Amino acid sequence: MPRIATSSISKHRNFPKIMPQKKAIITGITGQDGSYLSELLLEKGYKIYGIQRRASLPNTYRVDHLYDNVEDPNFNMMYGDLSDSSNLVRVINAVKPDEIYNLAAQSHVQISFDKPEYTVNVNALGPLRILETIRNLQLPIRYYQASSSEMFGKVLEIPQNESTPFNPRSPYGLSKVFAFYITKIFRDAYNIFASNGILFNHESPRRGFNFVTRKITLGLARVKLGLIDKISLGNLESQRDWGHSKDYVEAIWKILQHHEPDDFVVGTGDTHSVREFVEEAAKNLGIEIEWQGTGLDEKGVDKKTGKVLVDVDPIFFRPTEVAFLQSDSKKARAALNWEPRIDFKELARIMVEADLQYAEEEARSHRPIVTQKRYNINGSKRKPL
Ligand code: NAP
Ligand code: G4F
Repeated sequence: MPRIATSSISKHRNFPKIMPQKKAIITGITGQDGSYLSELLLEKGYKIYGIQRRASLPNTYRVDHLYDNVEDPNFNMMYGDLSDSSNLVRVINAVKPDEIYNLAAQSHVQISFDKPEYTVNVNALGPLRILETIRNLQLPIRYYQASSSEMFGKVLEIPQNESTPFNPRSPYGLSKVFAFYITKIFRDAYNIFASNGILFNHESPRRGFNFVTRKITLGLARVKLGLIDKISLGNLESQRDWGHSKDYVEAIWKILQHHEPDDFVVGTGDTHSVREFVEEAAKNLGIEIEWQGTGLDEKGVDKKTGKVLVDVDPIFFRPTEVAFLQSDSKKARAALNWEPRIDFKELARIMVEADLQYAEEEARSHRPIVTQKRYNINGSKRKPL
């Protein structure tokens, strides 16, 4: 299993003596945001219960550093799955949490085109299953729904805020629109404290390897060390409002501490293209990228050596694309007193630094720590995303 980039978290999980200890369920605890949110809640003195889905190989490497020993009363893991109502009822009833952070999802947009029904089952019906359980148990549970800027899709307004209409462009985006509205409907209909965080793209050294930023930072680190020759990407024009996951989980927590349930856009407001992210990541490796050619023939070339380090492969194009996202998070900044600390340049620097260490370890051990073989998917010559 790959090594996890850990932050300097406090081992002192003492909570203020006069306050009753809060209990939180985190679905998606083994994911990027789940792991950072776990660190935050443990520091705040919570007792947390992570929902881990069954996998044939261990899938807990992002939170293993938090798990001191089986006796740790504040860090608990339970098996569960968002597609399994009876399990969710049992877990929620057993824990009776103060808060539920629903972060679990099939979160890859391109894969949602390959697995639309599964994506909708987990991302749309999953939240409904949890909300129905809260409703039926009649417990005062605060519910957080991980909504997404992908819901804005082909944007109808720039920048996007809480009143911008949704216009999704993928099964993933549409599944998240359902989850957004069912959260709002349960809030209005049954007086449940249910809130949406509409989060724009956020990354980190714990990002999944098939999202574009991580693919670029790990890929270019491998190129730098001579482990591979180049990386292949899809749409270089695409623009995203990228922040750091660690900043965003703070917003997530604040959303559930707000005096009333509500919906909040969370982002940096600063938008860059995939091409710019490549340039910034390369700069951190001492490489200056020069772009040559256009369209499918576009190449990112090392200005010093003339070597092609980046090319375009249409396999990574999506059937329908979200071209541009830019947040207007004024509401969250004012009401939650939240703002991001890590900007675009710093994000790229942090990710490159961590992935250079990965690549160095790979070079030392002569084998990739993260293996994503070029399996044929769906019988086609698809490469890893
Ligand atoms: P991630 O790294 O892909 O993590 C997803 C988590 O969901 C993983 O723990 C995964 O388990 C779990 N999961 C998947 N299917 C499940 C199922 N059927 N039952 C139970 N758990 C399941 O995603 P992330 O980047 O942390 O994002 C967290 C949430 O925020 C997701 O809902 C995502 O859609 C949403 N979001 C993310 C961003 C972003 O830019 N990161 C922006 C807006 C919204 P395994 O570890 O076993 O795969
Ligand atoms: O990194 P991405 O795969 O993220 P995407 O599609 O924006 O989705 C992420 O952010 C959403 C928030 O808006 C989340 F809700 C969602 O769960 C996920 O975390 O792709 C970013 C852009 C896309 O336009 C894509 O077409 O990068 C483009 N891209 C170009 N080449 C690529 C590649 N994306 C991937 N994954 N791989 C490529 O080779």
